Parts: sequence; C-alpha cells; structure tokens
Amino acid sequence: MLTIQTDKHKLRDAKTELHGGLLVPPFECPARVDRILTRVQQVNLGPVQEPDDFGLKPVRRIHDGEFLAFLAGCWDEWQAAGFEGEAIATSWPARRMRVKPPSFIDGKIGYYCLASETAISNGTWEAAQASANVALTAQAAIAKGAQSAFALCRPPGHHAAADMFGGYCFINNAAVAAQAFLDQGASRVAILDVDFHHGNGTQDIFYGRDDVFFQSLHGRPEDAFPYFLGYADEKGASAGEGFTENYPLPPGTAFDAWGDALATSIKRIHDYGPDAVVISLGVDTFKDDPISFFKLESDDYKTYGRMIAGLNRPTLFVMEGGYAVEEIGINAVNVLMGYEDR
Ligand code: SP5
Ligand code: ZN
Repeated sequence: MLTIQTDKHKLRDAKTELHGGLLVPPFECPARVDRILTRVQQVNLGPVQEPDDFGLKPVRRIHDGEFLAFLAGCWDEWQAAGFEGEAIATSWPARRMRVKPPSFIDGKIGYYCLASETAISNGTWEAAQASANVALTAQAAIAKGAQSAFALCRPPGHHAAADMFGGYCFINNAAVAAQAFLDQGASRVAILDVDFHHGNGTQDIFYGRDDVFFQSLHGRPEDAFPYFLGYADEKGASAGEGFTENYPLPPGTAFDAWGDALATSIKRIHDYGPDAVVISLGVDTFKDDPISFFKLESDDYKTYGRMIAGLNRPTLFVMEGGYAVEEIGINAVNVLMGYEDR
C-alpha cells in the first residue's frame, strides 16, 4: 500500500495542552507520525511519497472562508496582541449569547474554537495545510486506480467542522478527501470513523447530505470527548436523514463488542454501495491509550483491517488520533497489514 507523508507535520509543535487544569505537553505530538512511518518502513508496507500541493481550493469545498482566514492569521494576531503563551480560547458564544465573530483575536479564537485543549502556535496553519495535501494526494492515487492508500496525516482532522477547530484538529482531512472523490465523479462515499472519539466535525459537515454516509464508533458522549455530539439518535437531517449512524460505546469496551459494532457498520456501508470508502483511522481505541477508555489489543487492529477489506471498495485510510506513542506504529500499521491480509 502507498503511504503519503511529509515532514512538514513537524511544524505543528505546540508546547501546551490544557489538560486537567494544567498546561501539559500535547498528547498530539510529532513523535506519533515518526513512529508510524518507522513501522511502515520496517514491515515494507509499500512506497512512501511526498504530497503534492493542491492549494486551498479543495479545502474551501468543506471549510468556511472566514474560518480559514482566521486560522491563517491567528498566531500573528495573537502575538501582535502581546500575549505571551500559545493561542488558547477562553470565551465562547455560550447559550443565549450572540453568535457573531469579534474582531479582537482573543474573542475571535473563541468564536472558531470547539475545545480549548488545542493551542495554536507558530507553524500550526502550515502543518494543517500540509496534512490536507497528504489526504488529497492519497485520494488522487486512488482516483488514478490504486485500490487503497494511507494518508499519514498530522495534525488530525475529524473534530474540525466547516467553521470550528479543536480536539487537535484544524482542517477536516477526511471530509476534504471525501468531497474530492465526489467532485471527481463519485456519486456516493462512505466515511467510517474508527477513532476512539466521535467524529463530530465530519458528522456536522455531511449531516444534511445523502452523498456521504457517515458512520462513527466511539466512546459514548456521556463519558467521552467531544461530549456534545455522537448519540445514537443522531441520524442525519433533511436530505441526509438516515445517512449518519453512531455507535456510542461504554467505558471498558473490548474487541468483542467493538468488533460487533464494526461488523454492523460494515454491513450498512456495504448496503449503501459507495464508490469509495474513507477510513478515519484513529488508534486511540488501544487499551493503553492515555486519554481513552476502550480495550483493543494490538492483534485486534489486524483483525479489523481484514474486516474493512471485506468491503472490497477503493479505500483511503486517513490518520486521526492515537496517543500511546510507543505502540502507535504497530497498531496503525496492523490495520493496513490486516487490510492487505498479511
Ligand atoms: C483526533 C483526536 O483523537 N482528538 C482527541 C482530542 C481529545 N482532547 C480532549 C481529551 C480530554 C480527555 N480527558 C481524558 C481524561 C482521561 N483520564
Ligand atoms: Zn481520537
């Protein structure tokens, strides 16, 4: 399988994450991709190539222009305001307030932010664009005839909505790639989100549409980030009704129950008959993940890679989360090896 990767991910190197009331080194760190790349090479998964530059046109198909301008200018504006730390939102348009973007960066960042654990700093915007290019390059390889490809994206994307960042995400790479398939002639795309966290951004982007079938398996919102979306009764709206499906699962879920949910989800995707499948691949479902509560073992990743291959559709794997850095390479690449049945 072809892997697309660039060292530009290293430009996303925030020093702080707001976690449990402390500013700690971010869980979403450059070493994650380094580990996965090392494993890709160790097992000879296939060639590793640099992304092409697609510019912002395919990104604008998903994201709001004002939001992208905010991301592009955020760090400079934050510094110009004289703040000494990284850019972290502290105020939001909460219930019954005016949902209107302020001019001053301290207000504007709150308008565009969905979770304040995620700090913006120098290089974040450049890395986010490079990550989208990674997804688009892998998508293009499939459009040219490859049966599968691995977009080793970083920063991740599935929490990012059309006009919101957070959950370590800025541009929704999977959504941008899914839209690219459609813009190039596909009529239906399925997105299967197996990251531990609900793919709130992806769900929100496609909620009213029937040309993208969104499925997410995740820690139930009662107990897990992003807390405010991902219930089983969210099924899509208007034209999109029936084209979103959620599988919220409780703390301690191991592969028996998780694999059952996946099997159901895969059957639903099979019935939808997509022209392409995008997998939002997070391996924070692992038993030793530091911020999650599922109990998957390393071998389970191979098993479910095989299950995904059973769909027998062009499949784009887009890297999302996974914070047990020691095992992230084994777990992520196990999915891809399982898919290739080796
Ligand atoms: C892409 C992705 O996986 N983003 C995840 C963002 C999660 N950020 C907030 C996590 C809050 C976790 N609190 C966990 C307490 C564990 N003891
Ligand atoms: Zn996650």
